[in-house]
Amino acid sequence: MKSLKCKSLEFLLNHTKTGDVASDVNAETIERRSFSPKKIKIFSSKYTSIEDCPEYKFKYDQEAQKLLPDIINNQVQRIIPGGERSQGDKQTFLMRRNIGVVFSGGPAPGGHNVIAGLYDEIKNYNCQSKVFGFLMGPDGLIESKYIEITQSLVDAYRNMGGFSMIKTGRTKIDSKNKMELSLKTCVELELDGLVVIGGDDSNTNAAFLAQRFKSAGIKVIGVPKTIDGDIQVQTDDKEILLAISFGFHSAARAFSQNISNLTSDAGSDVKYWHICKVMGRVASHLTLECAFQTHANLSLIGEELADYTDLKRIEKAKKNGRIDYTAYGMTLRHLSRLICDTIVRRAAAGKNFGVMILPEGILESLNEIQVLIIKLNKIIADYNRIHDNDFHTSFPILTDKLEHLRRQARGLGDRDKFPIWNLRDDDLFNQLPLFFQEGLLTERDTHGNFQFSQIKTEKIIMDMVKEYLSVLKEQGKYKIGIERSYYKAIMENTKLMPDKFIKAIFRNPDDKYLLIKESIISLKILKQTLINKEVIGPDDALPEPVVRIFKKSDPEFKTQTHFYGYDGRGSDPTHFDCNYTYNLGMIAFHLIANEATGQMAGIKNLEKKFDKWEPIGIPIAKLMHLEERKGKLELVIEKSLVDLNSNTFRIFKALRDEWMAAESNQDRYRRPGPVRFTGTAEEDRPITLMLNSI
Ligand code: FBP
Repeated sequence: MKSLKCKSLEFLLNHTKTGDVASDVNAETIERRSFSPKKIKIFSSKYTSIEDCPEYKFKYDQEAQKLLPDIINNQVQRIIPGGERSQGDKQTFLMRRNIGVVFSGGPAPGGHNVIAGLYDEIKNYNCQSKVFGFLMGPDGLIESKYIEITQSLVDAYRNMGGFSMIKTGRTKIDSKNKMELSLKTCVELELDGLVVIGGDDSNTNAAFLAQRFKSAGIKVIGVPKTIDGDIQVQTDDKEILLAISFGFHSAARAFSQNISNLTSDAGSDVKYWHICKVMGRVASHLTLECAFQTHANLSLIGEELADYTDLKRIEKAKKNGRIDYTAYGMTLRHLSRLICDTIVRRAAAGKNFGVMILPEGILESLNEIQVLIIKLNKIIADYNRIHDNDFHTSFPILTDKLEHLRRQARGLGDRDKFPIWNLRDDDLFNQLPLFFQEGLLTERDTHGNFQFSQIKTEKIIMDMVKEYLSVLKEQGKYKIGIERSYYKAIMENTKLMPDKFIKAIFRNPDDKYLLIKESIISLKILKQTLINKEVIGPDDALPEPVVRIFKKSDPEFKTQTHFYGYDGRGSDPTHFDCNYTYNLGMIAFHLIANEATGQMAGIKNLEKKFDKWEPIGIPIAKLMHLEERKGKLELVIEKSLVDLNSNTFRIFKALRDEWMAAESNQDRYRRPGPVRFTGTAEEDRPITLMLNSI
């Protein structure tokens, strides 16, 4: 035998091949870093101006007028070519500037390109200008922790995912002290402007910073980031100004690739239901996009569940002169029935497998759970206020928290006359699994949002589904359909006459998929039925093919659960997001250079071809409304939910039965493939965006 000569480790480590393949920087990274996003045409003109667009109107909240008086009258601003400017104007445009930038909230693909666009543009006008990146999100601003962004830093992160260049955080600038410290940092750095890259809560922060910094002459511009896709802006006349936040497309594509891989697995080994929970704590935009990308068998849209009304119950109560408030909105039990219905129907068509997508915030769409969340927020906020102590510190363990709630229900609480936590709440709460009770009682994030990503939503729902499926199985309603041709073939193979047995065994003998009668739930009953129908004699054994068919029709419900969130929000951006974010960075610069503040950088016509993209500034204060947060009403940017009247949702509703494939039709899975940087798919944009623009 030829002996293999063992190479020394030193030789291996120094080998060029090792260097090539084990390097941190691979071909994809090199390609990404060297990609130059397209620039909106306006940015090739020497200077820009901004013009107010009073035709875009918004009804705004009185509270916003009260709290943000200096920016509430901002209009939508269009960035236009500047033409020939006066000497003075040119000087202002070309002056040396310092601009700060901060990431805030969860990462979203494309964030680094916002910094790249801002950096390239500021240096383009004056190479002495500087960009400072605040570290770890708003904490960096408050604690004056920052770095100067350099060319090499920007080049290392161009078109790359994550927010790792300067990191991010969720701190809310919600006190006078934090606000003043942030101002101090910006004044000390002699900032002309600050760019806040964040979601709805962070843009809310940006509006308050803009208001406070106005007198100091520091402009504050927000940038719409969030994979959840819930920052979208429409005017009162339904004109779309901002179709989607950045990061949504990349995250949805990353999730969809994985989900689509599961559709091919499910359709191959035909034994699992894959339950895919995808991020999106309030809005179900990501679920809807993934549904279109993959054609999964069942996708649940929270907004639709929240809108559900049980007409039968409403009518029944009406006849008795009552209003049944519980008929509005779906219950957890009802939701599990709805899911079971799909599972049972697919099984009847021979498919005891499938792929289901749930938004992570689905439970909040259920009226009864939302009520619990709001009540708990209020109880916790009241406790903190009355006792001047933190609820979670006073009651660190679940049993103590529960005891506090029970005291409330018994009328012994802080507001004993009319306790908001009543015995009915207590009952419902006690029916929930312990880990969910604990989840409902955990601390909200700094912005007062319920932390759905920490809760195993899918487990709660699927446990109920499993429980109900076993009831349906006992009732003989959950069965796997047997293909007629298969039944015939195996009967004939053993010289049995299929027609002799078919009516005795099956409830639908003429259909393509045969379903064993509901009453036949065991082999014993099957035998008795055949004897009763005189198909076999009392002393005969059950024919082997009949036993085989019975066993084949007996379903086992097996699931695999998956959570798609952190993986997708850390993915590298798609071409769409690379171009989008790079231009957002440039827009932020041009808004600041043109003295705008309290605006969110945006691009109109995102749903159209790139040459139609229009850079704009959107007045943040006008997007705000009052919302319950930690038991109090707070002024925040209103989240955009899935519009049930939108083209996308209507098309989804029309197609979902086909994707469910609960009849004898084939599954219609779609393969979106991975996020690619080259090839023809590179120009893709979110499907939901394209449908809405029809
Ligand atoms: P943003 O609103 O900051 O964009 O974050 C959204 C999100 O990705 C949600 O989809 C998810 O529920 C949440 O962040 C998770 O937050 P955390 O980073 O605190 O786990």
